[in-house]
Amino acid sequence: MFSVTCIAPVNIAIVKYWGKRHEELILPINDSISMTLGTNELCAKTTIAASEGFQHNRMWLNDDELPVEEDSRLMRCLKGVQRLALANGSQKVSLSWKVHIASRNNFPTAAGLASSAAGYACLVYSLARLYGVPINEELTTIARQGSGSACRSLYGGFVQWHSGALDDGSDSVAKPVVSAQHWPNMHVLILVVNDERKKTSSTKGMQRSMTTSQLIQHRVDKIVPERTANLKKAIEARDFPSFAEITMKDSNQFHAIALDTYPPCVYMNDVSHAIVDFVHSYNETIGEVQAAYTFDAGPNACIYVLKENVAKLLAAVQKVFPNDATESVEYLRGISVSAT
Ligand code: 2P0
Repeated sequence: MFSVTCIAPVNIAIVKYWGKRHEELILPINDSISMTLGTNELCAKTTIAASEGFQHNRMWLNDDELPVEEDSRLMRCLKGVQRLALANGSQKVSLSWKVHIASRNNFPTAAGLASSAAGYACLVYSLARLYGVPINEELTTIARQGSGSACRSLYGGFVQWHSGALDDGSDSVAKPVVSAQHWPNMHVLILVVNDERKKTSSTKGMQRSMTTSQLIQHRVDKIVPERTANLKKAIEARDFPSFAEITMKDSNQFHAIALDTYPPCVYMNDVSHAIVDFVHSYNETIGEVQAAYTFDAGPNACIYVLKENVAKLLAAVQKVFPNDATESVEYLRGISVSAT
């Protein structure tokens, strides 16, 4: 029997991915950019064992066994990595052996905290280690087919997922923008508003946006190209105020499209909106932009803030929202691996 254990962190989108041009291959309609958190923080941890003696492929998520359907995203990832192993002639482990996969998140699953991103990145990375496949851009095309945002968690630091133009998806890859060391004092403060499973999954929500939102194509054509270019400039220059403005505007625009969807996808709640107000008045009161909120497909807030400003911001958050669970997440780097 062979086994590997790997850890992959979540990534928090700054320019959001929302909408697919191909459902099965998971090809997005627009580029997105995110920051991968440190490996000690919000992570998925996956162990994969392969053995001649296993009868079936099996999967456990947070200790519950899940059925492994032949046409599932999991099987697409398994077959994708096995195809790369064949092509590379790198078969440490026989491809005919069945695998047992056990994965666990150290944070709430499906509450809009990018659990599927960390989960599928970890799955694909672990499979690559198991079969001796190189960790490269091509591997991001496999992670993408588990969950779109997962391709960005294969790298640390700031990462861009290029939508690509080809029908087969071979150019829809994630690439690093800058490494984690480039902006080491960038932190994320996570305000957990609600850790329940979300009502409308991202996959369903974006399908509905694609067929009903009248704003979504305008975003793709007129907003995202300039926004991603400006965001990369702000990151390269470590220009926090410009970074913050783009981050908050893109979060707001994503939720505007979610609301423009019919029936609407309502991910933020009253507490989320109170956090938006709080961040704007906090920045106004101190006369400088020191905090930037972003919300994914859920009510929880991620607030980008530089390390030197974390304590002051956290004190203000705790004064205004005294009962909220808050967690300061240090921004470090990508994936750490232990192989046994
Ligand atoms: C993102 N989200 O860029 C955006 C922002 C949610 C809001 O990627 O269908 O779980 O598996 O590709 O990756 C959530 O979508 O959806 C997501 P699928 P995924 O992070």
